Amino acid sequence: MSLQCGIVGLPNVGKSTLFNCLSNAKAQSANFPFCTIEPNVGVITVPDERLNKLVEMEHPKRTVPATVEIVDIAGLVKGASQGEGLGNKFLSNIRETDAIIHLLRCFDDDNITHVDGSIDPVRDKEIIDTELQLKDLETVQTQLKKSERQAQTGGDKQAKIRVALLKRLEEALLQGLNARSVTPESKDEEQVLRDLFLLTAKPVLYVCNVDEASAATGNAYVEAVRKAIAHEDAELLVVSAHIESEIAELEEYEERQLFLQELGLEETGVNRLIRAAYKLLNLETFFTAGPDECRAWTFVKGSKAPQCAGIIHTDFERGFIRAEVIKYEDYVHYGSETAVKEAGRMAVEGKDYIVQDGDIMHFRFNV
Ligand SMILES: Nc1nc2c(ncn2[C@@H]2O[C@H](COP(=O)(O)OP(=O)(O)O)[C@@H](O)[C@H]2O)c(=O)[nH]1
Ligand SMILES: [Mg+2]
Repeated sequence: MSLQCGIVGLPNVGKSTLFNCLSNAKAQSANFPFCTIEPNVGVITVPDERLNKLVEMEHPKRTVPATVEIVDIAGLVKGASQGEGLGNKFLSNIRETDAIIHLLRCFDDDNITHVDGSIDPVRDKEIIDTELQLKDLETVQTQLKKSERQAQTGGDKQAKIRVALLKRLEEALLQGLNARSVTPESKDEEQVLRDLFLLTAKPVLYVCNVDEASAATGNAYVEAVRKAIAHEDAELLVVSAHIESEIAELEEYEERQLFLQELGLEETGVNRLIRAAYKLLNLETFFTAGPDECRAWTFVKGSKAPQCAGIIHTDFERGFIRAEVIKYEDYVHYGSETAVKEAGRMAVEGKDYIVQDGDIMHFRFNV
């Protein structure tokens, strides 16, 4: 299971530069390869110190990190919802993503043209939001008409639920709010909302692309964005695509660390971005560890043991008997699975166990 994040933003804000840095993240560690599925789609591995540690302990034949797909979405400009720019192609691209990375230009550079003539990330954000909201409004109003008809004629209970939610969504969108500002009030509404695949209902991460000097501290543009999104339940990340592209060119790990230190940064923006994206997607990691393979598996937070077993193989879920669970800290502390067992620190869990981030799992099944 690889979930997808789409990078959106106006032209020339640095989307492709950032995408290429992510693709160059392979240069950062041989263990974290990147591959391009299509020119604008890449699979990037999630950096995880815990996996590195497990590999150190187990020396497995194979190491498989968790991954997230990143899509460079081009063509969003003012009027895009009416077919401007690359028209509606961006739309299907965004629909398919699970979360949005909204990149904002927060750097001055007279050599790089801004489509709207000046640097103003808050205005840029609103332009993008408006285009996406207009598309959503179209979807919502079409569905609303249909559902209203069904609710009237058949006394259809489901249709009534749809109408109630769709009306709230319409109202929010007409006010210039994103669909994610509307909270579903029941399981049914949640389902209706999911089935609509609204663009502005997807979780969003704002990324401010700043100049080199502002990478550690941010700048006035960033502060303006922070203020503008204060009422939204969204995270903001400061990254300098320019620096990231320079880092991506450095071959040696030590060189990169030194470069980061000089800039007052602890970690590359790429790494922070990948981790933030993973969190945005509501994802956590469990591990399997052994002499053949150490592997990080991605699961949606809150999943139970059988569902997690099913991520490895459908048979594991179908024939699930129990899960043997070792906490990562215990694994490291005792040094091996055997030692953990001897210390009585291995738990045996049933089908209702909610898997926790960092659990090292061994599933018992029978089919
Ligand atoms: N000065 C500066 N230029 C940048 C930065 N990020 C991107 N650019 C430049 O802006 C231009 C547009 O970048 P690109 O990534 O193609 O933007 P996209 O249209 O959003 O994909 C390119 O010439 C980049 O080199 C940055 O952080 N600082
Ligand atoms: Mg581009």
